[in-house]
Amino acid sequence: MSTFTVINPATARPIREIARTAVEDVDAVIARAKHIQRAWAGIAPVARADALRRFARVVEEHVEELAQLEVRNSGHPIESARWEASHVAQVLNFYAGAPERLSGQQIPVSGGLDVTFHEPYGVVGIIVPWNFPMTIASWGFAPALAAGNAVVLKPAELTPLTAIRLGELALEAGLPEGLFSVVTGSGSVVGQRFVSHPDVRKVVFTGSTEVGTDVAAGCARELKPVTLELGGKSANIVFADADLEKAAASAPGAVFDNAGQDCCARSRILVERSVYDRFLELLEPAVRGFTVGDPALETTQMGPLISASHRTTVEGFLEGANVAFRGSAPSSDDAAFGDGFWFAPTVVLADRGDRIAHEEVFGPVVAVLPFDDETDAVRLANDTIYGLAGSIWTENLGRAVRVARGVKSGVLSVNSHSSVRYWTPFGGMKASGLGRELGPDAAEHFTETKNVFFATD
Ligand code: TAP
Repeated sequence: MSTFTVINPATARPIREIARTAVEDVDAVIARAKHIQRAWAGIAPVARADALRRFARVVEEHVEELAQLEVRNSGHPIESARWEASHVAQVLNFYAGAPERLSGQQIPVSGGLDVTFHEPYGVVGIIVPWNFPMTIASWGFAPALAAGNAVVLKPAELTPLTAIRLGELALEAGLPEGLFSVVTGSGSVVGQRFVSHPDVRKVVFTGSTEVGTDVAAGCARELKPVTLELGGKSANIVFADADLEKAAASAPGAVFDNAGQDCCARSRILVERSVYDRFLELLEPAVRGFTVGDPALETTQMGPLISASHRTTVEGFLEGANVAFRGSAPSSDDAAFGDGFWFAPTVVLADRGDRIAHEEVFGPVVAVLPFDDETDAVRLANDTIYGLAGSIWTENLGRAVRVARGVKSGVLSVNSHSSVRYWTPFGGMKASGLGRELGPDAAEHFTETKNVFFATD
């Protein structure tokens, strides 16, 4: 049997060997999921809701264990990892409210009665990346299960441990075996099988725009719906009338959280020219004070990058770049962490045509660019293929509204960097994705509408 090694990115030391699932075994998991799904969709809505609440409770009881696993496998700071594990339980609890609320419509017709039903797709395939392994998985599996589907979940090979544990916890919570299966292996084998298998009736993909485009093309060939959550190059727009101290103090967290490996990272800071120098003066101490180090410590704000090859990619973005200042990171002399994939937070002064002003780095590197006025700010913010998130800092309400409507992104915040709340919709425009996750309508997105006419004459 083929296996792969899971590595601790903070130390570069191996943690565990994991099996690569062969295609025929993926097919067997899908066949079992198809079988069990019919029974799951047939039980009373309240019973599905109760089962998801039990799953949520078991996850709550294992928050610390899941968080510690994520610290080791992903290098996430422990406080972030605890938030992520608790978030999974909250997402499950929220969508446990969905089965009894998936109401159809009664539409007036002559000669009868017309009603609609929200029918589950059947088996849903969920492919997740390595940057937020548990949370992103739950955004797919919780509403999909609530709507009466079975789920097959493929974690990234770099970070499968929390997904595997969530699969075990589902069984401990009493979910039927085969209803929620975690299938380990590579994207090109397991992920592609979700795309090509005729019994996987919907695919949810989170990852790079390049692979997502390929997954969407494969799903189109099978006429299967796909939700895509892809890359980003989000702008943090700071106007001269903003609370500059607050904007500068919060900017490092908005891009360096999870070492910048965040699709919502505000990786471009656009600053109105009249306050550009002042903003940089305020930003420098905030960046130098960002605590990078042992992810097991509660005081740590940023851990390592996920892998050696990813660090090489991130380093490539600094070639020829105008680096203004950097924070710190454990050095190669550090016995405990010297081999880990560390990279210090970095601030680059960029010009509009620079590669770093347009391409996603997915690391702790932020590009700062000046703008002239409101029109220029919106134009610059939209000068990328992506459209996922963004922040607008201004004390002028009218401007906040105009700019929020003008920036082509799916998730914006004013005088804040908040992007993810499980009860509000999340997703990208342009090359950042298709469809929306989370929010009040997500369970419905895992159903097809059926219309039935009953003749009364
Ligand atoms: P990808 O290389 O695209 O991988 C994402 C997932 O797809 C992994 O599970 C991967 O499996 C799998 N995969 C790879 N090739 C595949 C194929 N041909 N068919 C089906 N599945 C395949 O991205 P990544 O490097 O993991 O993640 C970084 C990217 O994800 C960034 O661009 C980031 O912006 C984006 N991202 C977006 C969001 C949202 S919410 N919009 C959230 C997180 C990340 P293996 O790696 O195991 O082979």
